[in-house]
Amino acid sequence: MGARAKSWEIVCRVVDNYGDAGVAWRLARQLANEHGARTTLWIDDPAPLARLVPGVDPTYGGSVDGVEVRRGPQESPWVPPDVIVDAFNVGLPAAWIDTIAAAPRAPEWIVLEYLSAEAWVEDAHLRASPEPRTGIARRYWCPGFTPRTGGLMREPDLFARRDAFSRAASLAALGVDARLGARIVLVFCYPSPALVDLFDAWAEGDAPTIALVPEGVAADALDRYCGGAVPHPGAPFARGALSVVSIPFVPQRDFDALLWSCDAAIVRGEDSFVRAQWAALPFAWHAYAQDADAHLAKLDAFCDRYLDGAAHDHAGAVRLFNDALNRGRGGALAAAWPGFARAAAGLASHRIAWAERLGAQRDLASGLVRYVAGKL
Ligand code: TRH
Repeated sequence: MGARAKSWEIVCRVVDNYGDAGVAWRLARQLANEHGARTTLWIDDPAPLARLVPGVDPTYGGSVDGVEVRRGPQESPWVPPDVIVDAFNVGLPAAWIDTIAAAPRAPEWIVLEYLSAEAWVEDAHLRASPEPRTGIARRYWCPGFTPRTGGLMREPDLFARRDAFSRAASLAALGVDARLGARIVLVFCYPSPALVDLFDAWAEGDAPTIALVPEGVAADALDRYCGGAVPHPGAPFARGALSVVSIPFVPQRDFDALLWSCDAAIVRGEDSFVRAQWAALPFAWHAYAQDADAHLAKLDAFCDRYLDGAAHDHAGAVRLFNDALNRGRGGALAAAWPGFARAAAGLASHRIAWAERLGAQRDLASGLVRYVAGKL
């Protein structure tokens, strides 16, 4: 293996929500703290990151957790680092590309792609993609679920922390009284009218259920379900067997503990979706909607891998629930819930095995560091 890269810069543009900032931050933190890299995260809007990471200034960023967060990319002057990571293929400013072209040695230029379980990812991973104007070398890094992809982000102590976790203390800190033994479900999804039917099903069900809804999430559905009396932190809304508890957004470093405190979750996007898998929690995935329903193919590809080897009826139930969630079909979502709940109980060891199997693969940050070291 070659030399270790000393300086890394990640460039991130916030398209929407939290995932762009959340993924870029997770990688930046790992590079700085686990791999000793001097790491700068350029982000066009630090405000969403400031919600995830205490200490980040929403306007200018700042130096936090070993990472230099800067609003940008600022055009110049700019000295190229050893490695530049273009998060989600947003491109670099023309002036930076000119600087790289004129440099005696170009940085390793990595284009970090979106996560997908689809088969093409293995072919796309590490494919060359020269910058069109200058021909400077760039390479795709494609996160994924198999050893021939770029892997998934996972911190080395994650499973140990998960297994040593005390759920009661965490719920108490969130102001949730778990003594009644209610089933606790995190609801972190995209806006969807179908949720109202699911809330109704929970309210009319036999099992007491607490839905933890991060502030600002599913606001329209909550408004409809609660008839305008939308819960806010400290003021839950209860009807039938369901209590809807609004919880404050937690820092990203506490997000795992939030998942570990739950019996099931609806997660979304990319980062929360991966964390639910590390948590070995029963979950449904609300995929980020794409043109021509491309996200439904992503969901299918994921279900194929994730449910491989699971008992047939449980696998079918998990698929049905995910499908209804992603197609926004409220009646089907409510109808699929009992099967999903049964599968949640039946697939406990399957989920642990899935997390273990993925966890045995090299994590994304380590893979990237190792790949780059081999090139220097
Ligand atoms: O927020 P997301 O939907 O993010 C995205 C973006 O929409 C993006 O444009 C798209 O490309 C991508 O999805 C696929 O979902 P995600 O990826 O789960 O990111 C949410 C982040 O917020 C994640 O890092 C966990 C974090 N989080 C907290 O830190 N605290 C909280 O309380 C909650 C609810 C989430």
